[in-house]
Formats: sequence, structure tokens, C-alpha cells
Amino acid sequence: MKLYYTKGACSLVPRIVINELQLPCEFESVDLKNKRTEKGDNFYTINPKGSVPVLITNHHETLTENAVILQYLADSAKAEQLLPPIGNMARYRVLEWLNFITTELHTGFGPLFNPNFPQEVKDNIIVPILKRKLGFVNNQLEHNKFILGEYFTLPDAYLFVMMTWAIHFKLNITEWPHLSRYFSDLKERKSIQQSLQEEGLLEAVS
Ligand SMILES: N[C@@H](CCC(=O)N[C@@H](CS)C(=O)NCC(=O)O)C(=O)O
Repeated sequence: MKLYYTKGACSLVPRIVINELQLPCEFESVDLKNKRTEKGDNFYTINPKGSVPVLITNHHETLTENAVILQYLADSAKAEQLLPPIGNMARYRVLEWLNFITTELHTGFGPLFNPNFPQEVKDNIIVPILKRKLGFVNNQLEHNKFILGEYFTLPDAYLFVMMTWAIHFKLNITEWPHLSRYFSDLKERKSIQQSLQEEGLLEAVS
């Protein structure tokens, strides 16, 4: 198995899940600006969409889209705590959260990464929308250790990376006490520490 990734990007999410499951995996970095991989390949030949993450499965299938890669990893490893089996309502709760994070939070951060987006629009429109959504996540965490209760599930890996972006863009996460506590706890998790270390991000996130 191989994961194409970019330091600190959303490809950190499948890396966390790979480490959570202790799966053997090769990692190759991608320069997203020039669309070149570490080994010098044209990244468009690997993913015509030009985005990370890309997972090459042990069966040589190329799989893209974070939320789907995560499901593939958990299902292949029969990791029923990360993603409960078909028919169990808990599975659809995991998918409900994955869909929310990918379509609302992940996409919501997009303009903040775009240097051509006017700062005024970022400050007055994009950030307030993101804050409202993070406030919703904070409320969900009031009585939950993890986003869906007692156990770490796929959306927790995704939310962790969204929180690192929130901090990067100086959204004041102390506004959300439950989210702050959740982030601090997740940071100490073995798979997350390992993933941060592998991408050279331990200091940036501490
Ligand atoms: N729909 C994709 C989007 C992935 C995505 O936004 N990747 C970013 C990095 S976090 C990227 O590669 N951006 C560069 C580009 O799209 O050109 C997914 O959910 O996996």
C-alpha cells in the first residue's frame, strides 16, 4: 500500500488511520504547486484531479477522496470500532460525520489557503461561517470524549487535522472549551503523535 501525501495537508488524515491500524505503508510526498512527486513523477498521471490524498491499494487500485479512502482502510482491516459494519446505525453516524467534515469543514477552509481570495472576504465571511460550524462540533463534544462517544472513530482523525488548520489560521480555539480539550487529548494519541512526527509537524502543532 502506498499513500501520496503533502505535509500538513488533508492526507494527514489517512496517515493517522494507517498508523492507528498499524498497516504497512509506503509514503511519497507531492509538491502540489508543481504537481510533482518526490520521485519526480508528474502527479497528474497518478491523480488527474491533482489532489492528495491518493491511496494505492495492495491490489494496485488507485483510490482518491479522503472520506472514501478512510472507509476503505477501516473496512479492509475490519476495524469495526473505527467504522461499524453495514446495518449498524453507528456506521451511519460515522458516515454522517465524515460527510459533514469533508463537505462543510474541509471545503470551508479551502478559501483560506487561496492567496488570491481577498482577506476581507476571508475575515468577514469565510471565518465566521467556519466558526459557526466549529461551534457545532464543540457542542457535540460537551458530553463526549470523542466525537461519537467513548471510542475513537474515523471522523476523529479528520477533525484533528481540521483543528490543526484552525490553529494555523489563528482561529482562537480556546473559544470552544470542549474542542480545545478534545484537541489536546487527541494530540497525545499514539497514532497521531507518530503521524505528526513522520510529517515533521510535532513542533508546529504543540
Ligand atoms: N475532494 C478531495 C479534496 C482533497 C483536497 O482538497 N486536497 C488538497 C490538499 S488538503 C489538495 O491536494 N489541493 C491541491 C489541488 O487540489 O490542486 C478529498 O476530499 O480528498
